[in-house]
Amino acid sequence: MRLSRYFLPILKENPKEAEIVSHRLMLRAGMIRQQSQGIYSWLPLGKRVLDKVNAIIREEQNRAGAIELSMPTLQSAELWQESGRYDAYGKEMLRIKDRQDRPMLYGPTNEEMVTDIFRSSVKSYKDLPLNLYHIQLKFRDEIRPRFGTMRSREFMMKDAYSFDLTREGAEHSYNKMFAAYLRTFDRLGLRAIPMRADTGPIGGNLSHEFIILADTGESEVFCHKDFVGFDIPGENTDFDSVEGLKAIFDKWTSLYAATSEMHDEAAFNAVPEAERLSARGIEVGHIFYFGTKYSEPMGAKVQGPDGKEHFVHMGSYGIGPTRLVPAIIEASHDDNGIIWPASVAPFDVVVINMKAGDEACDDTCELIYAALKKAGKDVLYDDTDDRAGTKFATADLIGVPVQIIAGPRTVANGEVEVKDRKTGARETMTIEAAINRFVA
Ligand code: 5CA
Repeated sequence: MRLSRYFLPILKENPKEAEIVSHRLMLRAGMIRQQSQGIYSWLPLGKRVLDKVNAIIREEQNRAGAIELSMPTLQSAELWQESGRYDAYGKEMLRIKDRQDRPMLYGPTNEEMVTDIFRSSVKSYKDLPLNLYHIQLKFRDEIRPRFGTMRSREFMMKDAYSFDLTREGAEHSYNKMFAAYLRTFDRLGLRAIPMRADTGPIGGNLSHEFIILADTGESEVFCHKDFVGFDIPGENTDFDSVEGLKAIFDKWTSLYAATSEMHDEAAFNAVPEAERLSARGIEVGHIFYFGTKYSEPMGAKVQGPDGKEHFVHMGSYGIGPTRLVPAIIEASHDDNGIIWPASVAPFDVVVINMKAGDEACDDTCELIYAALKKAGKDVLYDDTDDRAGTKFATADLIGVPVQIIAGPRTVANGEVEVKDRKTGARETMTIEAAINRFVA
């Protein structure tokens, strides 16, 4: 992508409305734009990051055996009247009438809809277990939308829903998502700690929130320090192994970890003082087991091996991609801007032409740009005629992990500078060596 033809509306000044660093940097780097309170457009740079986050979420959901579909944002009120949540959900639900005066709503979550899909076609235990997910916009008319896309009214959610014949089966489905979540957040460069959590309007009595420790987090959390160093389940994790996944769940729930709603002061005080961590955190995922809470009122049942009908045991599993992007920034930035983990960086590398219009600089940059694109890399080429200082500031602000800098002096020797955004380390090398770093 040539920067001269891209859409990257950088802000020079710090936006006044932004209270936390991620919100400030997302606005300054031209990633998002507020359209009305708590409702955002994702501009091209932000969209690239969001897509990469979603690709990782999708890979790990698929690895754990979940199956992707797509459900609509608008839902009929009738479904919610069946479960009893239409009235219970209150003012957070955006209620709409269509032209025939039928009550509709912008979905805040999809338990009812997915239960309806399930009951219309699954009739036998032989079709279980089943886990269906989608990545879709949601709307919750939050009292206090704030911090940009961290707590917005319209936001994206990956929501998965599992169906099992028995409670034991449902626990295995829960453990699959538990392990998949540990892997997902790790691949996003984050350390998320599962903590016992309140179930709120979703219901049930087994639930974990996945929390990232950050001073700007909205939740107050309490946990054992050792979680920070626990091993993450590997790529070869066998998601069909009931014992294997139970062992992962048991290990990751063996020490104290709870959000403030579930906090037990006495149990926390039993942890040796030097190992207690009392901090603030960002909830990036939340998983629930709620048994037959929706399947009973909505009549979602299957025939069991005993020939009788059984209401299915369900769970639901949410991740917030549009919250994860600012959470990653909270965890990874410096005074100059964002530092993306390579896995979600909007571009793998930025080629900076320090003197656009200079034949040697132009030729060198074009050569590198073409070679890296050919190697399948996402490359941003700063071919604008901005001052070098402005180019460096932009490259640092948008946080691309590697910068290849071509100026008249280095290019005259057949060389360029390669800068690591995170460490700031610069290295001068031949053009060929710079290319090979990515191609090899
Ligand atoms: N149906 C269940 C799980 S699929 C559910 O709705 N769970 S939730 O309410 O906990 O939301 C799941 C995830 O969505 C949260 O962990 C959070 O990451 C994200 N999320 C929730 N509300 C917002 C919001 N207002 N803005 C941004 N992300 C949000």
